[in-house]
Amino acid sequence: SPAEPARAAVADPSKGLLPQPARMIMQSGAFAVTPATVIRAESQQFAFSARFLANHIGIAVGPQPLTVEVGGGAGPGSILIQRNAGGAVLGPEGYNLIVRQDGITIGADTPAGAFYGVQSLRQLMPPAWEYEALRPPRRNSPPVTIPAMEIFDAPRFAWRGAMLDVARHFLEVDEVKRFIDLMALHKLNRLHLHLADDQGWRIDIRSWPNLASHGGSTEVGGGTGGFYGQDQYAAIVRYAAERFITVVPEIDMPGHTNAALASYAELNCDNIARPLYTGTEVGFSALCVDKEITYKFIDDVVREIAALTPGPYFHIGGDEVKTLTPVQYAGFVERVQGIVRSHGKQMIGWDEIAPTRLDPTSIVQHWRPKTSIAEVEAKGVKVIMSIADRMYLDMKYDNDTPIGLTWAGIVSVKQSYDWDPVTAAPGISERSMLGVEAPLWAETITNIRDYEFLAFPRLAAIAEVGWSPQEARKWDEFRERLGAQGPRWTALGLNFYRSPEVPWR
Ligand code: TNX
Repeated sequence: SPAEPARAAVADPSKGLLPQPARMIMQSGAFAVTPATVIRAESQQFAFSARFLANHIGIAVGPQPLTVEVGGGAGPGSILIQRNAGGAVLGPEGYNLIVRQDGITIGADTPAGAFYGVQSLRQLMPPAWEYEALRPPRRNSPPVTIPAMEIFDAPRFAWRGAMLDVARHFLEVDEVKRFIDLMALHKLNRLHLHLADDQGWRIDIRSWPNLASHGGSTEVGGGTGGFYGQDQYAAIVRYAAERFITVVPEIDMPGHTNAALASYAELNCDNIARPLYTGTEVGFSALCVDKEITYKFIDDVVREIAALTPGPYFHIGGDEVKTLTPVQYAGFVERVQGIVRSHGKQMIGWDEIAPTRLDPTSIVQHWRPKTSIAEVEAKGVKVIMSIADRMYLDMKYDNDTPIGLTWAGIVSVKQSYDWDPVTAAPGISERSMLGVEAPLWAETITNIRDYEFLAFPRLAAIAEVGWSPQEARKWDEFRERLGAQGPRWTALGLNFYRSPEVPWR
């Protein structure tokens, strides 16, 4: 009934946002979300974000979803998503979010910025709305209010990623989509898919059909594996793109290629197909780098995947090759770099490629904490930080973690949060650093529940490392804000690790 006092949406709105915005000012007063609230996109480019918000609220405040209008200006009591009207330049992903008693506006220069503004507003709404979208409100429930505030926000780094290793254990399309949803909530914008390794080839290549049908037929431990048809892969790419996430496909080569070597005898120097492999050793396999057919194969694979991938990147792996000489290895990487370029993509490789002759447009993904990659600065090459002792989501949280590995150490939540990427790679300047990406290798994890357990809360920590200004990041405050995400993550059904380092609510 109207006599009841309004209920604050979240316990402490100033702690509700994760990643922490660049600037946030709390004010007095509040906006009430009611069945009459209209969600308005100023123009078509913001319509996806307006609908996203309406779907999020669903029927949590009234018997009908809120009205969404595209075009037109602010009316009283509306939530308006518009082109940034203020003078400040928000950049390609920035936004401002202004909550006043008579309305909410989200301003952005781009659709991506508007989407991030909506994710912030979502984190100011009740955690239960994560599922109450599907349910009418309880009878007589008081109106929900969002306290007045102003947020001005833009990311520190352009690259804020996560990697899924679908090669060691396969994930179905719907599971990948769920992971994409969780990434979007935390303003992550790159999904790297590790699509081929010794234990499995996970994408249909029409010109080499055995790769998927045979090479994709198993996984670590001997399960049945799986692969994405080209339409399924395209659906993942589209779903991600709607949420402003760029998919980065990786075909690991010349090592980590047993699944391909098992599928086609001619890719082996001795012309004998290898048996399928379901163990977890690394470094034993390599394409036959001296055979022409190898480069025909790579050209076909890159062409087909590039055609399905609108993003500008193609990841060639390049890690842990123990059976080639340095000269053979460098010759291979340089030739493949040309193939990738010929299909209109920028090459990315793990940091073993650092000593090779790289184009300035190529990108090094730095994963070995004790290996210097300083030489790439002079080549004009950009760097993605994925150092294993801070960012590997497959490391155990502590000695009792039931799944995960330990080769790079124990990676507690604090260990994943409390550092600065710019001082972690000697010789690499901030200007050369594209950003951060947390890989989730899947030797020990078999289903989406395990993925969630290892990813959260550490992926949220990495999201903040990538987004928030360094001077705004304090571990003691982060713990509190992380704890405040507990009810939201619970409402989402997320199987996160309730680390004792965090005061969970
Ligand atoms: C190293 S990181 C690997 C992967 C493993 C991972 C396990 C990298 C480029 N190579 O093949 O899955 O360690 O943590």
